[in-house]
Amino acid sequence: MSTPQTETIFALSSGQPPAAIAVIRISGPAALEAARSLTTRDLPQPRRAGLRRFIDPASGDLLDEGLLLCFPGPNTETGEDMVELHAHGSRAVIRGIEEALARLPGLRGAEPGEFTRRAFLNGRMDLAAIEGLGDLLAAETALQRRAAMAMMGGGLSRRIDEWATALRRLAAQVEARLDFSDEGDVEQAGALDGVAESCGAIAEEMEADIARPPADRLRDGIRVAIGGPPNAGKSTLFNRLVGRDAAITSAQAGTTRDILEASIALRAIPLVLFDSAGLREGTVDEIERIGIDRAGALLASADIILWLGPPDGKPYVEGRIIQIHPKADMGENSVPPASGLSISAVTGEGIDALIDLICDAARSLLPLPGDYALSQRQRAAMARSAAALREVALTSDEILIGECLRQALGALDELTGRVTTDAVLDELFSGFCVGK
Ligand SMILES: Nc1nc2c(ncn2[C@@H]2O[C@H](COP(=O)(O)OP(=O)(O)O)[C@@H](O)[C@H]2O)c(=O)[nH]1
Ligand SMILES: [Mg+2]
Repeated sequence: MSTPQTETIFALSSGQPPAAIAVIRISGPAALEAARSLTTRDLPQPRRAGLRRFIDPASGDLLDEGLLLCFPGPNTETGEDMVELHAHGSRAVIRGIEEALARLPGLRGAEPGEFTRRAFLNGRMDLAAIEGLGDLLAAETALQRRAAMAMMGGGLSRRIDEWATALRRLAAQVEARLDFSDEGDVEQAGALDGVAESCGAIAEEMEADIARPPADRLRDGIRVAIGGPPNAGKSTLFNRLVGRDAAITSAQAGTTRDILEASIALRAIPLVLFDSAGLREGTVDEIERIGIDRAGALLASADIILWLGPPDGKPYVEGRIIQIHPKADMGENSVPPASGLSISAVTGEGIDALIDLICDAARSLLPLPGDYALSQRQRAAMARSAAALREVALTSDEILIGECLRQALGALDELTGRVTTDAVLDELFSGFCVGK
């Protein structure tokens, strides 16, 4: 699939030291040779751990004692020969081993994501799986983990394979007809019947996938903004949901000016919660005015709004609005409006019910657990493919139809990474850590 790499790379693949154990991985043609240089005894059997002393070949210094594992290619993660050293996770041990490796011919430290990049170049993983892996490494909640695993499991890759196979068959059908009609043998050419219908059906499936909740929201968190007039109890509710005193609260109107944000997980759903200045008309000082403008923009971009003001004062926005009646513990003195879900951010009354409502609204914006979800890059490529297929219905010219099918297949190849530019790969792998 690609020219084999001549350089051998190594990196610390476990977490930051100090730690109990450090895993240093080596990948490339000189990996096994490097393992031999670090030890005085024979290498353990492939894929079996062996206890070895790690020795600096230059000085003869004993660096550490640990486990050594060898994975001869090509059935390895990267597709190359790989070695793992499980050493003690101290900075000095790791530095000693890395320095010893760096001095060996043909070895160098890996760049971020370079192991995974080699896995991709050697056909061990496709781009959808790699994006799933990136999400898995970044996952903080169980929901994110499940979606990432679904991506890595290849559900999307399989679906794309099915489409690509069907499109290639249709392209062959169109091609055959072109060849025969060149020879004037229209009888033999067969009909183009059904090609446009098949293309339309596949485009429809793609469009349904594109319309599903995107992966980005799951990765970045659903944006939940608290809005309402000054003094409604927005910051107190923010603190309650965040679980600490993050925002200053006071009986003085106009206390909050900046936008505060906190990433939280409610029932495993990743959310970004925002607090902001209360919306009010009239004369306020310049700084509060700026805060109010920012609050307006925030509400307009939120996925879900917790509205603590009168129903008729609700901002006109696209997001879902949950109407809340705050300060319920104050009884008769509670703030109007007496509508919506009654809560008290002070006593905790109604907070569980509110969390239920937030989670229900959030879930409808997220991919179903276990379903694959498309990233922005994947949606764009799929949309190009669907658009090319929709063109097929607009013409009866075989040459144009053939071209549409080529474009549709090309867009799918971009999606899976069969065809990629270095820029796309650089962008993707730059998000990975060194050692992955
Ligand atoms: N009794 C009671 N007081 C509240 C409640 N929520 C907020 N407050 C009080 O109302 C005042 C304004 O609250 P704050 O959260 O700063 O309002 P914001 O301007 O909307 O952010 C503060 O004195 C809070 O202590 C509540 O649920 N019950
Ligand atoms: Mg406030």
